[in-house]
Amino acid sequence: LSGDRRRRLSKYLSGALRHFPDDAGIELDDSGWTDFEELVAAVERKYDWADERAVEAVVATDPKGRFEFDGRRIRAAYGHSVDVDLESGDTPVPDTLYHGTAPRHLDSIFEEGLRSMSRQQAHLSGTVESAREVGSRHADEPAIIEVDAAAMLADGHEITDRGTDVYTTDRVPPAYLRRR
Ligand code: HQG
Repeated sequence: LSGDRRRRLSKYLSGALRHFPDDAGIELDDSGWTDFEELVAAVERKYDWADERAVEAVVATDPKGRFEFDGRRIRAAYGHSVDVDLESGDTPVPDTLYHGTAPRHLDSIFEEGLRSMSRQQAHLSGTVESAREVGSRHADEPAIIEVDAAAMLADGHEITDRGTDVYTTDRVPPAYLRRR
């Protein structure tokens, strides 16, 4: 599989599992799971060069842990816009998390908090470096915000470990945010 096909396949898999299951012709259950064979069939309808082995290669080596398996079921680990409810894990969460964004969003974020926007959850990073990568999707010079995760947890907010270095929460009120 060439790098380009690998990227396209990864994007399509994420899209189908997070945003457009109906268009892809797959069905997600309440927790986002779908039958692996169903997903492979969707991919084969879309790309004549892709097959089960290609899908397996892409999901097994994903650097961000975008995909989760449960037997022969698969789901996206995070990033959904469709209405799914992913159970919260019990992996410990670092005291400080980070969020990378475009500088133009800062005023609004510090006024109303970090919101999930078009997704089900707001996404946070475990390191400044990965926050910078997330933010660079939105601006050439991303701004990094520090999130007081320890205080959020102490106050009863839920934060869940998802994928590699990705944490999700419903919303981060401004009191827990600090410009870095
Ligand atoms: C911003 C990708 C104004 C927020 C990434 C962000 C991540 C606000 C944008 C994952 C706001 C939403 C998620 C407010 C939040 N006012 N702007 N109150 N609250 N925003 O793409 O976190 O590669 O939905 O700062 O790497 O950038 O696809 O979220 O800039 O891990 O696996 O609204 O998706 O992962 O943008 O990215 P997004 P995100 P994948």
